[in-house]
Order: sequence, then C-alpha cells, then structure tokens
Amino acid sequence: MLNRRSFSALAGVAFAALLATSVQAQNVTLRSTDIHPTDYPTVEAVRHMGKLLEERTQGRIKINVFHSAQLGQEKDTIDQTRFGVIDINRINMAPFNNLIPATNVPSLPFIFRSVDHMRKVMDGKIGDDLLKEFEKHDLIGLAFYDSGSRSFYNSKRPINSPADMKGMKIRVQQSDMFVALVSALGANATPMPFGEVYSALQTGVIDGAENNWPSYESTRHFEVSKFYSQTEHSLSPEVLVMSKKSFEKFDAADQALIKAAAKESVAKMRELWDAREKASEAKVKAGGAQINAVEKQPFIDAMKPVYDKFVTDPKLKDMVAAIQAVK
Ligand code: GTR
Repeated sequence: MLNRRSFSALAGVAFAALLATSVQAQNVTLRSTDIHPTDYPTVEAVRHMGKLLEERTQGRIKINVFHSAQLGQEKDTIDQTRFGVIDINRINMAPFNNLIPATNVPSLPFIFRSVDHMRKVMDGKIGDDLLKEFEKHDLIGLAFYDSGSRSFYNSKRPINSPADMKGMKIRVQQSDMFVALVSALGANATPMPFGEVYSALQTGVIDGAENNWPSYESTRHFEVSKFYSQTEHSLSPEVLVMSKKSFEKFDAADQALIKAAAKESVAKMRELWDAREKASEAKVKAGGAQINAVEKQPFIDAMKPVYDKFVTDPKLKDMVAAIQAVK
C-alpha cells in the first residue's frame, strides 16, 4: 500500500516527467514584428518563413507579421520580445548595440569591403557565433538579413567630405556606436526612432539622416531631404530573433523546423532585396533626389576613433580581425 508521502512523491515524479515530454504544439500563430511596410523585403521574407513552417507542420505553426511598426518602434520591441509578448522580431543590429557589445562589430563603419564580403561573414562561423550571443539575453538568434549600405542624406547640400557635415544635425539609430560615428565627422548626432524621422526632417528639427536606398525611398524621406551622398559607411545587417520563452514552448523537432525555415528565408530575402534596391534607387531619382558619389578614404580616416572607442575588448578585436581576414 502506498502511504500518503510516497504517493505524493510519485505524483511529483510523474508530473515532472510529463513536463519533460513536451507536447507537440497545435495551432500556434507566432506574432512577428517589423517597422517596415507590408511590401518591404524583410516583411516578405518573414512571411516566406511562415509559409515554409505552415507547409512543414501541416498548418500547426504559422507566422503573422505585424508590419509598419504596429507593435512599436524597434528599441521598444526588444524587451517585449525578451518577455515573450512578441515571438519573432526582424530588427536591425544597431538597436542591440548597447545591450550586446558584439553586435557593434558588423555595424562598424567600413568593416565590410563589399556586400559579398558581408554575406560571407554573416553566413559563416562569425555569424553563427554572433547569433548565439543573443541567448544570454533571452533571445534566440535565427538568421541575418541584408540591409544594403547606409549613406548620409540631408536637406542642405551634397556631402563630399567630412567637412561638409560639420554642425549638421543628423538622426541616428538608438545606438551609442552610431552616435560616435556621426560625432567623429563633426556633425551632431540625434538618436531617434525611425518612425519620427520624416516629420523631424520636414520641420527642420534635424538636417539629415542615414540609410539604405529602400528605407530612404519607402519612408519618402527623399521628399524632404533630397541630397543623398553615397558614403556607404555601414552595412549594419538586419537580424531575425525569436523570444527564448516562445521558442522553448516547442519540442525539439519544431525548434529545428523554425530554425531551418528562418535560415531558408535568407535566400528569399536577398532575391527580393537586390531587386528592391534597384527599384528604390530609380524611384528616388525620379522623385528629385540628387545623388553624388563620394571618395571614401577621408570618411574611413575620420571614423577611425569609433574603432578605438568600441573595439577595446580582446574578443571584439579578434572578431574584427577575423572579419577582415575573410576573403
Ligand atoms: C533600416 C532598417 C531598420 C531600421 C532603420 C533605422 O534600414 O531596416 O531596421 O534600423 O533602418 O534607421 O532605424
């Protein structure tokens, strides 16, 4: 006969065993966030990931992408994702810079020689190691997406050398590294959420900002800030992260499916991105943007202090060297 004590001990063991054998998820729709509009390549790529998951789980797992910042501006969505209120977040590396020091490295000015170099680095071991960094912060790093190259644009004049930027008020992402990058050029950095930039440009609160072709175009910033100078100073990639809380609700097989679908969406993203970049460039030109090429070396030299300030940790120094060594 079981006495009361051994009965409750047994019940405890049985309960623990039940918890350990996680039940296969049924009818789950993951909430994913993106600040970009519905037709933007990042939004479409996460939808593609959702389609793959839906097919492979016979409809058990789906993704609903909340585009156009419906769930908030990037910086605000980080904690919501860590807490599991948002399941998936497509976000730039920059808003993570202050929280996760290693994310500064791929955002650094002129760290990549070309888009191909960036893709090779982010697809390889350096990228995989960086994805793991997110786990310490209650997030699962799923994949990196491209973000083209970021250049300065403003409403005053074409920028040909750092001296042309002196005293200009330039909006940056909410990252100390980006503040330092703009300050190194003698301009005044104004960190601000993406969604506030159009009216800040329009009202003259800021003189300019920096971004890639598709963002310059989709936000219509070109209407109020027509000088786009191709400094191409940062290739800061996008990252796709998942809430660890949400991820751990799935069994190992589903977790593997989620990771695989995310990785597979990268190719789709790149295909869409390459086409969108060209289309956006043509659209802003037709819309009156004045584009100028820029000699990069003076900008590379002026931004050197950013490395001195943000790459002090030996691990980050190694990471910079490893990136530079990728051929
Ligand atoms: C875009 C990027 C966004 C965000 C935005 C910004 O290029 O895709 O994730 O970082 O720039 O400047 O805030």
